[in-house]
Amino acid sequence: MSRGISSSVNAVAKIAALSFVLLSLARQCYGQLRPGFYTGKCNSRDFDFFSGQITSTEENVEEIVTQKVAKEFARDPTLAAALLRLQFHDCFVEGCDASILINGTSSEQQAGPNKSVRGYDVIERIKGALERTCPGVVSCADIVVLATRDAVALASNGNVRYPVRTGRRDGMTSLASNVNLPSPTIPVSQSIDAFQKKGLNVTDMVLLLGAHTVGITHCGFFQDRLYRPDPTMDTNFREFLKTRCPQDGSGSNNPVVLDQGTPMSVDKSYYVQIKRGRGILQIDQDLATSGLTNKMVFELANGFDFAFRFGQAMVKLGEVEVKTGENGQIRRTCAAVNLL
Ligand code: HEM
Ligand SMILES: *[C@@H]1O[C@H](CO)[C@@H](O)[C@H](O)[C@H]1NC(C)=O
Ligand SMILES: *[C@@H]1O[C@H](CO)[C@@H](O)[C@H](O)[C@H]1NC(C)=O
Ligand SMILES: CC(=O)N[C@H]1CO[C@H](CO)[C@@H](O)[C@@H]1O
Repeated sequence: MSRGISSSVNAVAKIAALSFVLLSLARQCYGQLRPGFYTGKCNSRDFDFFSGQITSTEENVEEIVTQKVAKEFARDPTLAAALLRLQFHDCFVEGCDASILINGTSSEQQAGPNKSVRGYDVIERIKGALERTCPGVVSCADIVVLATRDAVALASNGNVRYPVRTGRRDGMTSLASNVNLPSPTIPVSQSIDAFQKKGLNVTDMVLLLGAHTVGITHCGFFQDRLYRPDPTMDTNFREFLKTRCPQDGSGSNNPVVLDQGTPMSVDKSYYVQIKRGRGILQIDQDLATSGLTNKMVFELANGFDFAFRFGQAMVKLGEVEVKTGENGQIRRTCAAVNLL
């Protein structure tokens, strides 16, 4: 008798425990990023004159993004650099929620480090195409991550390809006062801390700074290194940069490519350059000299796994503090929060 009760109590407990596990699994899956989140969600509608009926066609969201990015990239091959930086700045402030795209007098775009962040218009054009196809379905936050992925594939000749999960929702706040990005003169140890706060470890940080394999900076961000001078910089290289960035500061807006090897190509060249004392920003050069990171720099410069590992790190960056499920919203235009 008592045995019967205890075994049925046991069974009930087991069922309760099992349904608890199932429920929390369901709750987790709901509201999580997943591969191909938009499959079956984007249907374009057309009126068919012959049948007099409205037809619905399923559209491939990622394919639409890929085609738009290819067109934009053909017009401006610096797009990969623009979008890589845009994704970094988006994901580091309030998570990857397209908050950086919100345009307002005190929004993130107005913060100091935004200066020269580019690509807002490209994302808005892709969003426009998707809204015309299936309104209210695809988030700006996902477009940023997908478009960056596609631009990186193009800028690496197809070498750097990584699958990204989707289902991000757009944030509703964007405040310049929330922008707390690392400065280019931050010590490596503090940079490690800043990345750690976003769930990115030191390996991820070294890989992600590899994004400085494309794009430009301006003399104002590093020219003090030329005239101090910073002994970690290659001497011939320093003399060359002095011609670009005169001591009187008159050239502080002059552009200088971040990777002196292959400035348009997403590849491991950045690590080769910084190993040779040809890093531009202080943080770039310090990666190669700091005992915390120099071993990895050496491995990446000499190895053949940059493409794969950089892709993995980009995936991780793209999943920092994302909003999913019922959080946030799907903006109608990327530059503004939906009011209703
Ligand atoms: C400690 C971390 C970082 C610091 C201090 C830093 C700093 C900077 C600075 C100062 C510039 C030049 C801005 C200008 O002169 O207009 C720049 C450019 C750039 N950054 Fe970073 N960055 C960091 C990490 C990253 C990461 C994680 C990514 C992407 C994954 C990234 C991608 C880029 C790209 C692609 C450019 C060139 C942009 C262009 O050509 O328009 N950076 N960064
Ligand atoms: C932000 O909006 C203002 C006014 O609508 C416009 O003039 C400006 O160009 C926009 N800036 C960006 C970066 O889109
Ligand atoms: C950083 O995280 C990645 C996975 O996300 C892992 O493979 C790597 O070993 C980690 N590195 C360190 C130093 O913990
Ligand atoms: C594109 C953009 O909004 N840039 C702004 C960045 O921040 C500076 C000042 O901090 C503004 O003057 C720019 O308009």
